[in-house]
Amino acid sequence: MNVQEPRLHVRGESHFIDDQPLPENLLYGAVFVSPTAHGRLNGLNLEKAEKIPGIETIITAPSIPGENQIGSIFPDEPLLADQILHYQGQAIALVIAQSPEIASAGVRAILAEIEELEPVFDPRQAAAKDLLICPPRTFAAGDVEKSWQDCSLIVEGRVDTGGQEHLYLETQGSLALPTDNGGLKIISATQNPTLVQRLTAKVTGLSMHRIEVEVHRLGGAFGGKEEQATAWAVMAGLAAATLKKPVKLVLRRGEDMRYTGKRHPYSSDYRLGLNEQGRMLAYEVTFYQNAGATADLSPAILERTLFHAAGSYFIPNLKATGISCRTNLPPNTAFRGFGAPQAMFVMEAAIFKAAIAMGKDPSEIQKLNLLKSGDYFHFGMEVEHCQAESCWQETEKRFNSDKSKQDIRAFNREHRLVKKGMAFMPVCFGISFTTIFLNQANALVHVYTDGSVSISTGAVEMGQGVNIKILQVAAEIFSISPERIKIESTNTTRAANTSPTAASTGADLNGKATELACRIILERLHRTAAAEQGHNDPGHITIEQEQVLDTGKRTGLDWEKLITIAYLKRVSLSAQAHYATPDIHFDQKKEKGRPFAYLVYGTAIIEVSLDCLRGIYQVDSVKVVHDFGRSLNPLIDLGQAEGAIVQGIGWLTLEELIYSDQGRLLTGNLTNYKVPDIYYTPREMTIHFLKNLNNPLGIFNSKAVGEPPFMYGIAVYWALIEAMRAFRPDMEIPYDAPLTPEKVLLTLYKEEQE
Ligand code: LUZ
Ligand code: MOS
Repeated sequence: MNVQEPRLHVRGESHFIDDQPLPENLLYGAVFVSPTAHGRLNGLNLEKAEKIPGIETIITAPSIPGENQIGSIFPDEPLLADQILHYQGQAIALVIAQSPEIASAGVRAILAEIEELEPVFDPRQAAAKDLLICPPRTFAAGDVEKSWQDCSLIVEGRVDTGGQEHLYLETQGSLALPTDNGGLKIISATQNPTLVQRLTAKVTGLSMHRIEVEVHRLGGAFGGKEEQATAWAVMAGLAAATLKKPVKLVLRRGEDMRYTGKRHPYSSDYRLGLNEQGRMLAYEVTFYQNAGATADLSPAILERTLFHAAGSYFIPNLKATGISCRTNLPPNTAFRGFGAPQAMFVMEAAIFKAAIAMGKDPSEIQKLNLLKSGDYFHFGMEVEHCQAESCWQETEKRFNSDKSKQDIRAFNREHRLVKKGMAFMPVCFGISFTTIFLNQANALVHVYTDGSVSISTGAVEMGQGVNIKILQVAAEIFSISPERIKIESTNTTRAANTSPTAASTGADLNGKATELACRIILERLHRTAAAEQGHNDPGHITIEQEQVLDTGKRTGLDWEKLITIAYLKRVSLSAQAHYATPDIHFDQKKEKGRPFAYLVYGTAIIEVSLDCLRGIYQVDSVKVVHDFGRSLNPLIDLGQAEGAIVQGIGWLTLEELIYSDQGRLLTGNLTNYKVPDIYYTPREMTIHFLKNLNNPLGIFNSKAVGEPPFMYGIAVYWALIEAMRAFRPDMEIPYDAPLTPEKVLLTLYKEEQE
């Protein structure tokens, strides 16, 4: 197994933006941002700042040569604020100086004259004022209105989920170098090099071919660099183009936390109707998405919310409405799960409430309503190769969940101040960008004359192991040692018009493009070998473990010799290929279609222990049966699943974003924003790989793994609620994540309201 990336990481040898060798004459950028959540910028006094020795220039909106615009879905986001300030942390001026310290001093010396305007932070208030990012959308199936009368139980309520800081280890940053043709080379920590290229072109007025964007690897991203790495790269590029000198711009942790968007908080209303057995007949839900100040990716995220409104369940009558609400917070953005976790949490809340009303265990309702092959998703796609029930059953059986339930009941009878709880969480997650045109990728493969192989794709390595997976693909197709293969940096001059590495599709899309490009070269090599064998029948040639075989027999030719012959015969040893996911489509007028190449399924059980005196808790175990397809790399996939689950648990428990009533982030550093650490990780985590069928739309029959396991974390919330109810059966159940220890304590000891 080739372990290029991990080897570099554990030795501290891998290069991130901050490890780039520094060019001569390097200048540093710092950003002056809006101190107010909503205001009118009436004047900017730069005089004091400009007098500081070592300040090279200060760039503001009027000095932008091209368009002052970096919105990608909608053009509603200026790079530098011109008149209206929409959130605390919005960039107003870019200070370029000879050192980072001087740049920061320059930022501190800028004076802004601001007229305060009324801010809005609550999505429901924004909706009431008609402050919407885009018109609401509704996905519907069956007839919800007519179905209520058939229900024996109807529950309804409001559900809230909080935001989440990405907390990638490497903060946002970029290094821009002017080139001798009047262009730029931008080294950026982005999931989306083509977007950086396109928007730098727009802002500087240069054409895209003058801008080369290079990405080595990211120190984590989780969606936070799909869209929001762009601004900082464009700023560095703009300054470098203006001054004709290299410029570096890296955010400090506190700046990153305050200036950039996060997972969207949602506030939702639902109504769920069931029959006597607990079968869900009708579900109506409205999602108020807190988009923050600009569109960013919010409409796409809301769309995925609507796709996943029913979670892993079949509900024949469903109506889901999504409202993207414009508020005066930093623009919220992509984050692992991309709107689906918010939808699934509401569904689980509704099931939980119904279960209590019916005196049932929630898992009974969950299990009864699982999707089956032959069902239809509410957006019109047929459910095929469904693994929802097989994962659930395997989870019950393998982890003996009935016994766990009994053990927990026994424990709770015997203990007064410590209580345990458990909950199930089934996941069904659609794989493909829901924006259909993004489902394409390309790869460029070179074989050098010594037999070594170089591969460039649009995939960005961010710790998820996409480079190793692509390398495995090439090693398998050529049947050569992985040591011969190198995955190159991601660069817009080698892979053009790329989609972001996102939506869990990086390995599928770029792996498939790599497979196609390798097959083009392999075909040429087969023909070369056939000619060499004197029969011109390439169909008889195979390469196995670097040996060239003819009708299964050794030829004396090996990989290196064959490459040399091909070169001398003037056969091309390079190929480029393009892959586009077949047979996916969606009609936004009808809100129906087949948006996903396939779905990923699984079931988790989470068990917790709660200290009812202190409100603190621990996760005792996470047990999962997950459908990885035929995993390309089980170790990497396991790491993805474990990391995602812990991140999901963090979202629902510890991680709480608190803002002042003026919209200032009060949890803007790591002493007051708490993420799971090693002591908080589950005591036991067992992830079983479901034995699986072929998945031809995944690379080598594997399944995408980046996002789906995140949502197993949702079980932690209901496990905690179960433990709390064991302590205080009459408590008022909060449907409001995160369930911090503080909230647990306040809920357990809340006085009766008379
Ligand atoms: N990004 C995107 C995503 O642009 N479209 C998507 O559907 C998506 N899904 C998950 C994560 N990122
Ligand atoms: Mo994304 S949330 O960058 O897959």
